[in-house]
Amino acid sequence: MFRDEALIEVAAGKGGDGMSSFHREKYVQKGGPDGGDGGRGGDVILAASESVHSLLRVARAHRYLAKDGRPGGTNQRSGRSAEHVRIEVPPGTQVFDAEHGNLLFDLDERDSQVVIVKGGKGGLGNQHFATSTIQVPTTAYPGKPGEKRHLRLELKVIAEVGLLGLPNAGKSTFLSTVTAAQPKIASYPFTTLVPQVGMVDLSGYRSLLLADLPGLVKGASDGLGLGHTFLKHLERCSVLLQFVDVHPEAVDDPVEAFEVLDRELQLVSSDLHSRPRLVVGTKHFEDEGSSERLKCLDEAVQAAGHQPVVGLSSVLGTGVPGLLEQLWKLVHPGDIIPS
Ligand SMILES: Nc1nc2c(ncn2[C@@H]2O[C@H](COP(=O)(O)OP(=O)(O)OP(=O)(O)O)[C@@H](O)[C@H]2O)c(=O)[nH]1
Ligand SMILES: [Mg+2]
Repeated sequence: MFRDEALIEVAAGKGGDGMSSFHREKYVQKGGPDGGDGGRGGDVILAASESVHSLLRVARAHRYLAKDGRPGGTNQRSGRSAEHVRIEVPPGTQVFDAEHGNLLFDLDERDSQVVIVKGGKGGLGNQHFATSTIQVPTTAYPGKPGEKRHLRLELKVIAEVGLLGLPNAGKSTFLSTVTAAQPKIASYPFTTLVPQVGMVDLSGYRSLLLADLPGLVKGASDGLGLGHTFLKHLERCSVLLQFVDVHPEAVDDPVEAFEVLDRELQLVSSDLHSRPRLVVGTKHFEDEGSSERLKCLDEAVQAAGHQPVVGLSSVLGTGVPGLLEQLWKLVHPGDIIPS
């Protein structure tokens, strides 16, 4: 199960109350004020963790309440501060104020974290309030209330390369051959229902993060198929990798398949449409008929201003190493490949 949105309520703990008391000891009359301070209320912290991939569990709990600080004690003892509540979310989670809609934080780096609501400070005990004129102070302050907030969390997967294409184009198969990810693969459309991220290891300690997305169909921008809801996961990808099936038995004509998706991208977001994009002709090299189809696709793709189409067979592995190097250069323009 996967969820990329969650509505939650977070409340930090109240500070413990300060104590009002006076020192008592045998043979000591009129001991001075010795009321301790209250402890701090617990904070609620949102933390990006690589071991979390979905907002499903976060959404289930719905309310996150930190405990209150303990009150101060006699004999100048401070109350204990409450523990913080830590909510782990996937890297790439954006935090919005649910009431006003504004973005509060973007946990767009691994291991980043933020105190989203602060616990209240503990109140001061009466030990602080003795002066030359007030020697029997009874004043002690109550703890401050903790902050509360309603939040909307939205996950935008972090990856350098986003895989997109019509259903069945072979996106998940490619991901499974180049990374350790094990996405579901099948010959029916919409096998992939949720985004999946996988890491490719390249020579010289280089790597590439790929995100596999559910297939898009004509009309996706109007909400058809799985709609464009998943396209937001492409937002953080610096390069898009568009898959077009060039196998002679493919249902869709490759040029049409390229153009359908190109139009949908344009309708959804001009920013995504103009992002660096590499088009691959998949299921190539396995059948003679695919060469002609790849050539037609290449003409259409270059006419649209893109780099030449890369032929690829995930099953045979043909074209894969060259494609990965080309992607790395697109993601890291100007960088020198370490030897
Ligand atoms: N012959 C051949 N078949 C392939 C290749 N890549 C994928 N397939 C087959 O194509 C079908 C669809 O593959 P998937 O990887 O599930 O396609 P997808 O693009 O992820 O599909 P959705 O998740 O539904 O959008 C499966 O039956 C795969 O075995 C390839 O390079 N050669
Ligand atoms: Mg898939």
